[in-house]
Amino acid sequence: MPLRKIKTMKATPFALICLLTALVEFPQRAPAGDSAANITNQQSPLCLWYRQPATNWNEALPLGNGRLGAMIFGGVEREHLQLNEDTLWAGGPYDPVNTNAFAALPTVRQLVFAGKYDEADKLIGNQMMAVPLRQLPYQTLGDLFLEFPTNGPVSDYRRDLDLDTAMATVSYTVNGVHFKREYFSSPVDQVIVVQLTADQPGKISFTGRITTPQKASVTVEKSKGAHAPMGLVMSGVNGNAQGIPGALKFQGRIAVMATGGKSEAGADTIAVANADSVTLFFAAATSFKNYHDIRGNPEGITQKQIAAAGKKTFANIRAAHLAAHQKLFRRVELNLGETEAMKLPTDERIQHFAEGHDPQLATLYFQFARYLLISCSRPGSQPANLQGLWNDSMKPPWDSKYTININTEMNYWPAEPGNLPECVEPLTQMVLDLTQTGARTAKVMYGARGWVVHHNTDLWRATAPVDGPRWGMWPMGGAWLCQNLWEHYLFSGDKKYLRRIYPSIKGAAQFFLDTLVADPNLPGPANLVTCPSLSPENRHPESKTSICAGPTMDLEILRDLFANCIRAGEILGQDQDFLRQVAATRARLAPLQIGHAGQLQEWLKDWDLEAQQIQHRHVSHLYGLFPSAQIDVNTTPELATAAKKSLELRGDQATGWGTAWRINLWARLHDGDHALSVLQSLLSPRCTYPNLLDSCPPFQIDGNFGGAAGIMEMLLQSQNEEIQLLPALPRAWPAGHVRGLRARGGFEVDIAWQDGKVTSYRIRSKEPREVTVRVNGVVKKVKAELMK
Ligand code: FUC
Repeated sequence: MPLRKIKTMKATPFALICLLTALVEFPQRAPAGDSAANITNQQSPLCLWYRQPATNWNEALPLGNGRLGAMIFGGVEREHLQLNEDTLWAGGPYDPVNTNAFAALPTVRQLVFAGKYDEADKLIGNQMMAVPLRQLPYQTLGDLFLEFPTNGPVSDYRRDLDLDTAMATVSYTVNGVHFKREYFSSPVDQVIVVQLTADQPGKISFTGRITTPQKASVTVEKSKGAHAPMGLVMSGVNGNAQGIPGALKFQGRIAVMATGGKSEAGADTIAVANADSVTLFFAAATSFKNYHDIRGNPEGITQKQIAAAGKKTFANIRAAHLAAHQKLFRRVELNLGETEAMKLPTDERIQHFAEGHDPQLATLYFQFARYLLISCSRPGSQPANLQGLWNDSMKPPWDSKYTININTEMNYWPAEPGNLPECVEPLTQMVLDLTQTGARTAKVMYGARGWVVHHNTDLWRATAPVDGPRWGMWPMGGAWLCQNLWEHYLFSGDKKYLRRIYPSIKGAAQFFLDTLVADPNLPGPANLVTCPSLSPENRHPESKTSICAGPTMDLEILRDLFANCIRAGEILGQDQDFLRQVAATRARLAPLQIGHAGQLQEWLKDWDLEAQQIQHRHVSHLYGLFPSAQIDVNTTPELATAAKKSLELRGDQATGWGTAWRINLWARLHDGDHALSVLQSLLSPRCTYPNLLDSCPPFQIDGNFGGAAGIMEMLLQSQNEEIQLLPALPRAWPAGHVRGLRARGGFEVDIAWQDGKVTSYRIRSKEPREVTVRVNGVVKKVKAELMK
């Protein structure tokens, strides 16, 4: 199969843009005709594909419509779909605020400022932590199994996930019959659809059953009438956790429609024999309406969804699914070059990416992250949790919650530049909820106005500090989340949205106006710090804990929060007096400091080189360089040099998400080769499972999202009022093109390049605008084209 190569062209201005775009466009479908179907990739370059079924979850392929998820294993004799519904968490509404906290706060602060960190840790542990100490887990819904009688050797096996169609396919031949199974999770019809076909009539037979580790029972729904579907209904209640009783009802419902053959119901199974084709729908819902209302009707919801889907044809449901997916997915196209390595199955490519011969795997990885975000975070769904949407356990790692000292924020890094702003809506909604639950925590724990969240939250929007002081006693989670929302505004310029989120930003700022304290150890007027706090999860040398005052990350987040609050208030023409107070407080924040090794200090004290883990996975103090832009190679070169030193000291090896963060940081330092070497470490078996999902380890989805953001940072940056084209292009990607990335200010950008230099670009905006562009080392003002 010949692969199209990017043509070499001389750089010519705008006139050739369209022509160039046409030339470098790669085909959606490679030409058919390669007979070795089981050896090379015949389909879209945006396919994950395998020669064998998944032998474990980390090989299975994820589908999702934002809310309803499935992992497809693709076994020939036993198909397995592991299922999730995004509101099926343990427990029910609860309030974990510790009413002793406020009384303990002054003593805790005194202990911290006196350097008695371990004593402070102990007192926090006894008086200030959430009750219960841990939050509640996200859990699996269950498993659908389809057992196929298979009498004979299997050939031509292929299992794939096409990112462009958001469909998984399994196909194989047994005894001369070619079988095909197609799967998708429809965001339109709110059902998971499975279609089973064969190239000969009467060949489809299977038995289906559904199981769950939840408290549930399964019943059979017999068909009423010759053509009505037959089905299974799983009804249950969620479990207790941490002493909080399970309060959710849930239901999963499967409908089976066979053409030809015979369908029969067992006690809790359904069997189809000798059908020509079969369509299955799976619907699921819980009684969760929002974090304080659980009076939903899962039975009514699922019955309605199945009935509505049953009235449509498979072709119609599929077409609507494709249109909804492609409307988002096709906005961005990326080509970093294509090589023979593309012909290999995905698991083999991951093994070899670091060797440098497979740039298209970086494209696939990038588009996979966009696919994942579309699949696990849509308006109306819950936000992407630590595992996105996909979790097969009742006790998942870190409860598969929302860890907001990096992980949840990272999940949304690719949303704005990757042209998926709609996917941010669940995060916005969560922050609006937290503004409410966090107001009680602010008042009771701190005697403060506004709202606060610590380092984790869950479905129930819990906001008090959890797990233990050295992880949980960090009051910055809400403030950081506000930065994500602010970025959503920056990328879109949508004032209606700004009006919606301004109360959250203002409330977060109010909390800190009331709780920042003057550090008696700091000279001069710029001495306001958070206390108690910590630099996410890094222990410092003067204690066994991480508890401290005014870690650099907090000061950086606050600089952003206060600046955003002032700008938002000004744009909306609100709260002049309050904004003056915010500005005055911002001016009194303790400054960023450069330490004795030339590094950006992680703490107020120059502790970095003595810290127990100099190579710690978190790079919290580098928040200022990325995702923030207050440290910048162009505008604050000294601080950027110090940040670089810190990054070098930290080293490149970290958890999946820690590695992904480092890619973005190296890109912001304009070192594309270094960024690529870190991407190679991420996109290797060390941090990536065969199904291309990130390994923390174990599976955690943030690395996928952070990695994709890093790839974009290498190609386009737009912080500090300037659009930079190819700011960190690695030498290994000399030619390519990208279409449809977004830049701050409401711009869309296309770039084509050859020999490492931009050969053409387009910048579009909804309104006629001038914009500053840095291209091939030259800074200039250009007029944006009008967006269609
Ligand atoms: C933070 C990280 C861990 C893990 C957890 C979910 O606590 O330090 O590595 O990612 O979140």
